[in-house]
Amino acid sequence: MSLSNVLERIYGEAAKVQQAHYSAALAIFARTYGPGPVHVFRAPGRVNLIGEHTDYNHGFVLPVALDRDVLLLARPRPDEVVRLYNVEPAFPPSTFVIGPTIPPAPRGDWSNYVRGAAQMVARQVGPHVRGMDALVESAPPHGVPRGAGVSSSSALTVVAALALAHLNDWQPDPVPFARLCSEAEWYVGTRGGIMDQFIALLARPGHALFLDCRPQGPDRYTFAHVPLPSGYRILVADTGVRHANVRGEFNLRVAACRAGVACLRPHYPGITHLRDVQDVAWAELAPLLPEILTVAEARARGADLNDVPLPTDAAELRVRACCRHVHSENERVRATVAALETGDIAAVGRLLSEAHASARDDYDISCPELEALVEAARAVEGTIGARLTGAGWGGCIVALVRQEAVPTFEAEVPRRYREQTGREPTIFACRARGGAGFLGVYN
Ligand code: NG1
Repeated sequence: MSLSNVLERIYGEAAKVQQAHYSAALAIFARTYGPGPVHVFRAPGRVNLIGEHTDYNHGFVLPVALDRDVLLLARPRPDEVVRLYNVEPAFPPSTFVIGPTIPPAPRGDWSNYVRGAAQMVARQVGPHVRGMDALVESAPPHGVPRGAGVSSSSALTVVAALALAHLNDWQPDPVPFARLCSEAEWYVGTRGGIMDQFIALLARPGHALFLDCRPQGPDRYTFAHVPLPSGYRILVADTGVRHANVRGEFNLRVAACRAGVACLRPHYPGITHLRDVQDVAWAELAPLLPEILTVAEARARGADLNDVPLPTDAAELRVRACCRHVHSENERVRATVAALETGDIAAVGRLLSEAHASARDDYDISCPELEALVEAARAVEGTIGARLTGAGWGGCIVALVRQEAVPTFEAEVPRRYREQTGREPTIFACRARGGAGFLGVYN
């Protein structure tokens, strides 16, 4: 199939613009590595409609794939070398040899996402893994914004894993592959859940993905594609703010949830994640959870924190409030799916607002810029609901907006946000495209 036909299928009305984007990437590939056939792959970023900080608690999430992709263009090599080139000069070239134990580049180096993916593929396909000459392209305006809570890192991990699997004739099923990709991302030192890799691989156009992050058996997950309501658009707005210590704050929240599990275990033997008590009423759980524990106290209660990097033993964990967020958020995800199915859009809006308040007050992951942007979004007539999305502490908000109100939203929200913060937000509409894939071999 011609590239233009493939792009038509993926991007619909935006295919023409994307044709120019892909052609430019192919031209850079030829300049970098020489002329000849090139294998083309893509993986989308995502926005999470609702279900924040639930995935690593084995809870429920409802992400949507964006029409913003990480592209990876590759040519197989006869040896085990991977050469990486990024179109953005801020990300320097990198070269490594694939194998079951690949030494990492210095912390923070972008190539670590590809190294983690390559190491995972090597462990799966065995000796003599074929390497590649690869070009990565995720620059604005078509790429996945970085550090914004729309999962550019998972898109890079997934696209690299997909390319190396394909070039080594490995055709994994998407569900185990998503799980393997999420573990591959631990290579960079985070302990994220499976949401991002799952949506990147299993997204369906026009649908959100309801995912129960608790496996029902080895690589058996319950998930369902939920149609998005017609006549509405999902808009993403980026505060432009990036908190310096997201990882540290993130890990403290993970620790607070694990401390909660440790406190509940004597009363609910065998629980491993907060999700295991989801069907117990909050009023029964609350008195069993201390408001605050230090890291040292949480350890003394049996919390398993060995794989979570934490600042000091004296750091305080807001155990009860964090657990309350996770418990109420899981309920909201279920309720949102039900409301979407019955077309009760006003209920979806209410649930998004409640989710934002819970993320701000209980999980404590908001910041003044996120508040200003959510407020600006809600002030627009035709906004059904708006909330922070992703890890928090900056990054993006997501809003559900009546189709006809989109132009007003795009004009009014930046104005109000600018007035409040002096900053310029980036707004883009999400068109819910399909999951990652191999597009074909082109010149
Ligand atoms: P973002 O927002 O992309 O950094 C992180 C985690 C998700 C999830 C959300 C919060 C990673 C790679 N991603 O996403 O798994 O926990 O925060 O809902 O750690």
